[in-house]
Amino acid sequence: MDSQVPHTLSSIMNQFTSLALAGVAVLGLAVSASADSLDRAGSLLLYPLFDNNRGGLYTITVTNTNNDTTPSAQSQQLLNGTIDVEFVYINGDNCLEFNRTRRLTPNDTITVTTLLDNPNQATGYAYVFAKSPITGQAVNFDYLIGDSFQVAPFISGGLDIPPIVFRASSTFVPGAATDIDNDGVRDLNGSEYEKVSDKLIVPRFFADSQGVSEPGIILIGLTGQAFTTIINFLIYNDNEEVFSAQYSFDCWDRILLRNINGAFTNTFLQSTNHNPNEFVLFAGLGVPALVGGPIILPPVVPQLEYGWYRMDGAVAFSTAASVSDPAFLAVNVERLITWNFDAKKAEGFVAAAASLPYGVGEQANGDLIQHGPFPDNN
Ligand SMILES: [Ca+2]
Ligand SMILES: [Ca+2]
Ligand SMILES: [Ca+2]
Ligand SMILES: [Ca+2]
Repeated sequence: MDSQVPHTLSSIMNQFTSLALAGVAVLGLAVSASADSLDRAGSLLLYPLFDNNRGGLYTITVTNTNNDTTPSAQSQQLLNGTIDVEFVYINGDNCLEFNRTRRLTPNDTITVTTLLDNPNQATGYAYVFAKSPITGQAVNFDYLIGDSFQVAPFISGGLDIPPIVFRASSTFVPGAATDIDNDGVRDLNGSEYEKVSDKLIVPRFFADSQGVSEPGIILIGLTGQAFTTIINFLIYNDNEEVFSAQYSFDCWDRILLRNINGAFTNTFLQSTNHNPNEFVLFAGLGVPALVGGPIILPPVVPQLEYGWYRMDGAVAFSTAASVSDPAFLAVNVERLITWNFDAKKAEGFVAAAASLPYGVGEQANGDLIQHGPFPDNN
């Protein structure tokens, strides 16, 4: 079941992203606090993105860190550390799902190419949860770790996004069935799996500037398949000035920050009461008027503003119901375009990096996945 993934460049990105995992891990693990804020293995992994569109490769990895090779007392065909994992892909366009179950023996790992694993969905997100190989029920099995990785022609160095990890409730003994209300939904309510953060915070965005910087975000709604979620944003410049914005999306969206609000753009931030001595400067960056053309363009180096932002759910609604302070997840994605001014042409290279936000507080109304027009009530 082993697969090879290019990892030289992704490991660099991993160091970057693991720093930002801190908030998510700390929040979910208030009971079992550990020495540092690195994430821990869990029973449910949510991968915020798969992308079969862009002429590259998108992979999702799940590794079973349980090393118990004792034969199972319940089935002679199984080892104690063997687990089934169900992959649930959610189509970002229409929110429909596609499922596959795989078996991982102790210390086994699987990396799937999403284009081959799920060729009928273009983009969206996926989650993977542990199931008993005997009963098929979702179970407490806090041994799963994972990663996802994208290489594509428009990304220099690839894009690594770690999954958001949910442990099973600490009330369960190992192997216990987690779907205690038997609704077929993975409840992120503290009783089945860990809760999600109440508010999400992104520590930095580089301002949007055409041809140089295109910051974006991936948003995942956790109220239900039929719900639209509205998120409130508070956007800070580099001088404590704050601006508000709102954005609505369905089950999943990947969007450039400039399309959420103009406060994310360099032009706007330069017009605010920002600190004029604080900006970032990329050596060799320029804003060519003609991309790929025959004219050599002098590098014009912009002073790029930056800021940070907070997010909280405002309301989610379907045709039949509404939910205040809805649960959601997000990933910060930065894209920077570096320009190579060689002999004959200006050539752009896109570098991308992703990081999970920090979390504050917790809330119990996230669900994977509630179907129909009404929210889950527990
Ligand atoms: Ca449930
Ligand atoms: Ca629920
Ligand atoms: Ca909230
Ligand atoms: Ca500034």
